[in-house]
Amino acid sequence: MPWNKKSECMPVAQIQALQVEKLKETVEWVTKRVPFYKKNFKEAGIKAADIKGIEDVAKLPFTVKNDLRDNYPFGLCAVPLKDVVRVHASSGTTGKPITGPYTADDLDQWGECMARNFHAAGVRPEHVVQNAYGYGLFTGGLGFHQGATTMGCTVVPTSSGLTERQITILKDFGTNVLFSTPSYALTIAERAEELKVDLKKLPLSIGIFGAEPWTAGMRAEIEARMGIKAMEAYGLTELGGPGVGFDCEAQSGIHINEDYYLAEVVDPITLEPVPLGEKGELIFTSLRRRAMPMIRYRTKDITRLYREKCACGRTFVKMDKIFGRTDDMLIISGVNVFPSQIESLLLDIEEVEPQYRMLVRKKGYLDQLVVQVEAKQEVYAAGDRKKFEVEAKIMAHIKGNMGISVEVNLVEPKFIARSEGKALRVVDERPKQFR
Ligand code: DLL
Repeated sequence: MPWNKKSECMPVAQIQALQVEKLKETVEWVTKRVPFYKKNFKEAGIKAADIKGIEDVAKLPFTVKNDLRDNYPFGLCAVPLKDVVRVHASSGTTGKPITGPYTADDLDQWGECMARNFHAAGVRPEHVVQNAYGYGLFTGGLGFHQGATTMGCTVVPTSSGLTERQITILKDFGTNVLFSTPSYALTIAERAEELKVDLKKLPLSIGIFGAEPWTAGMRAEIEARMGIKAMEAYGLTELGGPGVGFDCEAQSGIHINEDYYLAEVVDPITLEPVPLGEKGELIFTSLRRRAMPMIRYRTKDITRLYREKCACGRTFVKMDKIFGRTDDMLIISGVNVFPSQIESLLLDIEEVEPQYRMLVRKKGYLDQLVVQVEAKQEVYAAGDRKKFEVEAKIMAHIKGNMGISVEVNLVEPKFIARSEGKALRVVDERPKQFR
């Protein structure tokens, strides 16, 4: 059911009562079936029957990415493989991949969570949707496919890449909705401009973007260049992929599918829960998944949770845009720096394109940040003097807002490799022992 008003607009007390019930069931389910959880719960001295209220979730031990790696590929699976109908995986940047198995019922749940996402974004069954997330082990392709099929849309499974073909299909099929990463949407918009295809004149009116951090400035840029509403999808392989959270027409925060996922925010150092409204590391517990439920999974994503009356009527808790990941945080001159902060400052500068990357280097004992950003064609053509002037302007803007000195290099248009999936924003050039 794409718009599940009964579930999505439940009074908060009722949602939490449901969460407690489902949390107990999940804890019981994994205690009986997964030795890793049985041992962890025993050591923590907690069992399903001890969970009486929503705050009791904090008594459960955390699960981290390494636990998934140590139990690769199916050690955390709570059902026999014969009951698993699909396995996705995420490679991450280092080490072994982590797996995401699904039962048939898990897949149905996924379809429902995604369909809610689409409905909230304005997608309707009569829409033609073009899915430019990568198909394969990545959860983006098949997850969006599943949801759009559940909803009854006309699905065009282009997968990512072959940008000119994406544009031809946008035109020829009269695509109404585009699914992709925000950075790939920008790549498509740019190529369309080069090909003199005005996306604003096409039936395309909605984009659903996620899988990587993107700022409000980037959203405005994509909306203006494509003539669409740019909506959000959030999720991660460990929790079953996209479908964990989504934004609605109010575009004022990401609603968490609270009847499927229990969200918490903790201080990433002390691991103590922080009050609603405060930033910290996002933690999720799945409440209904059966093949590989997750208990208090540490996402490493930094955001805050808050409850407010939403214009759309949904009562689900909201989270802010992901500010960054604890493992993407750089410390420059003693200041914590997230790539998203640099992105939003670059988007204030009219002489540059929203195409950038950050190089982290070692200068003596200090970390040094070099920001490479593409000049607009006419700025680049104006020569070195203009280049130095814009570089100085950006350096001053960053210094004035963040208090850090960075080196800014204005580079020629197209210098930075275009993204077809998750953009690579940070290149760490420090010797291994300093990372
Ligand atoms: O990226 C699932 C997904 C696919 C989400 C398509 C949305 C759309 P992973 O590859 O496991 O799964 O990466 C998960 O990506 O922990 C965040 O750091 C980041 N991420 C996902 N969605 C968003 C978002 C998919 N909307 C990791 N904003 C997460 C910011 C996001 N970061």
